[in-house]
Amino acid sequence: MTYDTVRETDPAVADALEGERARQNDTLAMIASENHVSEAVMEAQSSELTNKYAEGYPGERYYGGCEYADDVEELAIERAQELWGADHVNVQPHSGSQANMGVYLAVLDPGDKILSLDLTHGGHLSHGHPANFAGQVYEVEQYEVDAETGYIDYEGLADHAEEFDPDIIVSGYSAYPREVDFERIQETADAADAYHLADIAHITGLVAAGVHESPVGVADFVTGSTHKTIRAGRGGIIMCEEEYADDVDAAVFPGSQGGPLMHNVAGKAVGFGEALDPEFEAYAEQTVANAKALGDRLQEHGLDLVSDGTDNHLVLVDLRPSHPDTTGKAVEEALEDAGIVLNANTVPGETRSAFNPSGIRAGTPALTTRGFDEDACREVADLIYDVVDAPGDEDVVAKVGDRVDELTDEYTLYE
Ligand code: DSN
Repeated sequence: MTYDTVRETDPAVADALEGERARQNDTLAMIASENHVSEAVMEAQSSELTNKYAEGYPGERYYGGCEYADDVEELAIERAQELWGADHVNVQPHSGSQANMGVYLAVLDPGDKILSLDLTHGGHLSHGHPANFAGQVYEVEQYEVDAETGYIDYEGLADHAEEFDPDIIVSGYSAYPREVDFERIQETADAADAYHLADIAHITGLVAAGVHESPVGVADFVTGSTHKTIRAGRGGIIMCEEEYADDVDAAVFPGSQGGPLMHNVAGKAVGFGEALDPEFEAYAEQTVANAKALGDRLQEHGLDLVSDGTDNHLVLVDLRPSHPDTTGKAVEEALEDAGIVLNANTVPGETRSAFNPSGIRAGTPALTTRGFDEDACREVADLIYDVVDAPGDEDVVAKVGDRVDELTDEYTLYE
């Protein structure tokens, strides 16, 4: 994809777009929530559908001229149903947060109670953080991971649910490296007579490929974003059983959104189609194998992984035991100077601020898209460790940067 036409009319924006493409080509994207979509998904997202209003749903729009909007939305829905085995799918949420808002709006009233995982333990803002609408509109209490093991404290959650009597329990996380036992959380939700929302934003692709247990058919509602492990471009999705379909659809439109972003819905359709290819299963398996290889090697270097490892696409490093004077932010910044882009992250039992926390989170979805295997990820772990161990050493950072340049030349991305 070129930006020649943009350049003719708007060189400043063309500079930024080309700069971003070069940045993605020339660095290793290890933010666990990021990935690289195909050229086909990008083409669909930049289509004329960006011009089209299509409020409503296929066959029931509030505007004329929606026949092709209907086509792409129907394709996105059918493919999502096939990928995740869901009865009902709404592909219109603009993001994972909007998808969560749609579910809350569908079944909760203001002041109702949400029980969700604490943000510093791996939860998400839209699960009820005080700075987010969910924390402002609803009464929220939060559960935690077990301080010793780093795994969800399922018993603690069950006790908390009995005491708090929530209207909805939220599972599914942003910085949790282990398989989630959705059935067990459903049992807790049943005992509390609460709804269960499983937010699989991070693991949509792993669930679709069958390399992570699926909450579809278990939890009442499953939400996700479509640009992480599933590589279908930016957006959100809601899945539920038929009995909730009308409430969910009404909560998305007109409840919380106006016109759907039909160009993004087209991207979702293309990306979901790609994920239905049998090759996608191999991609998802490799993503998990790569995260394990990355984590194992970081541990061999003496770094402490929350939960002592990973079952999915990410690792969470607690720097405090091995490098008590080094912060996640210092490591994030030094690594970025070397061309490895990941994020500083809070860790369970965080003792620093969210802006300068004690951990780093690293994911393998984007590296795997580039073709990295376990050996390559072990080498990336070595590079990360070198910088963790000496974030202020310019020679080390430069040397790591030189090797990153070689790796990005070898594992090419966008033309
Ligand atoms: N911001 C995303 C993440 O990095 O996990 C979640 O929405």
